Amino acid sequence: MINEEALWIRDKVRAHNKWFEESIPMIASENLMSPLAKEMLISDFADRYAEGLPGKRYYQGNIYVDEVELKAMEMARELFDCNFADLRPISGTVANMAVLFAFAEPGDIITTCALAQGAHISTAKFGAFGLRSVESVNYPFNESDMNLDVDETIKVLKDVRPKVAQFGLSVFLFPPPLKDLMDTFDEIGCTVWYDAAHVLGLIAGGQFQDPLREGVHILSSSTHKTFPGPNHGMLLGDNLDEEQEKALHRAVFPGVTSSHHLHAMAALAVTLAEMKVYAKDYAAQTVKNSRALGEALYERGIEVLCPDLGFTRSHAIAVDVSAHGGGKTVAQDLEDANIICNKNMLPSDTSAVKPSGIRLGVQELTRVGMRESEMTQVAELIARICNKDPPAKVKEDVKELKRGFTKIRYCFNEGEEAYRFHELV
Ligand code: DSN
Repeated sequence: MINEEALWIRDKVRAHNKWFEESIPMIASENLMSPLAKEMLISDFADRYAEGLPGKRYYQGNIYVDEVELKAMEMARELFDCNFADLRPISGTVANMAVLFAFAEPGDIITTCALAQGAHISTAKFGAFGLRSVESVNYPFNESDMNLDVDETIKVLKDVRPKVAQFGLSVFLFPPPLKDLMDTFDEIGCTVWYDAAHVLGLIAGGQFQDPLREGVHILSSSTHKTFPGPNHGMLLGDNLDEEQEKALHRAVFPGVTSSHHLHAMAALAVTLAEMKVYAKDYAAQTVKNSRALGEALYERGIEVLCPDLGFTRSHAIAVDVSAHGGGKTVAQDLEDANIICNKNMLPSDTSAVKPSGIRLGVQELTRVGMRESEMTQVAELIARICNKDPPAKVKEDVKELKRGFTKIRYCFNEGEEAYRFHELV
């Protein structure tokens, strides 16, 4: 027996799957998991508890959980060439909270980018930074190249002498100039923290930058943006002493988590195994695609930021659509045409509700096999919306384009349907 409400829920979820199958999803923080990774989410791991580290649990029943988690930690260390991994944070924000608990006390100063420059909400006063009661000071930022102003940043660092210098953005177009700042960090003696959430899959594939090689102490991340894993988080480190490693483990548990969503941890383990094989090709194609999309939109008169720098070095581009009705209107019109993205603040904006920009990510389109020539077609569809072609008309062409790109790539089940709904009952 299944009641009406349960069937209604299932129908809604099925409708969502179908909608995304027929859409062009371009939210820069999303991706598609592989079928094998998804299988882990409906395993018995989903119903169990584990607390503490493998081998030192507070619950019985973790024999296989421990084996999987130890293997996952080993694969993470190998893939990112580092000696510390904790795969228990249940999201990127929870990973950030763990770093804050391990490395900062209330009242400490942490330097970050500002929200309007693309920083993540967890760095805000009303986010995780506020929860830890730390003071944040923003880096001077050049709008023209969407990156830190090195000379001015050095002055700010020397002036405020932060306990922790934090890097990482949600509109993460270019690598921050870590190498240019390293002498200053050493002089101050601050901890250097990199939130890699948006670019983790690119780092795994040798693109963008390699923060741990550039001297970062701790890297926090979610695992479902350019890294095509489950909704989860992780911490990686390479330049930490034993006390710092212990502090991080303690901050994760019992600090900010209890059990750590074991099914997601197993799905992350599968994704790590896949990325060891596929990350290089996937990351290289992702960056080629985002730059091609930027170029094709720009050629159509759309104001993509940073044309002189090739628009981006990541999976994402930022577009000023103020001439086309602003971010809110354009993002809504795009959704009506089955192109899913989000409105986004640009550096000169003051309102997050009515910003002048949109953010576009190509990682999911790359994952279903799109390449530079498809990026030109996607740009044409977006430009038509910006130029007020009726969304209903554009939607038909979106569906037609997507029909050829519904199969997953860069994973062990290459060629399987990417948006399949698993009907179990
Ligand atoms: N809010 C997410 C994003 O879209 O960038 C990050 O957590």
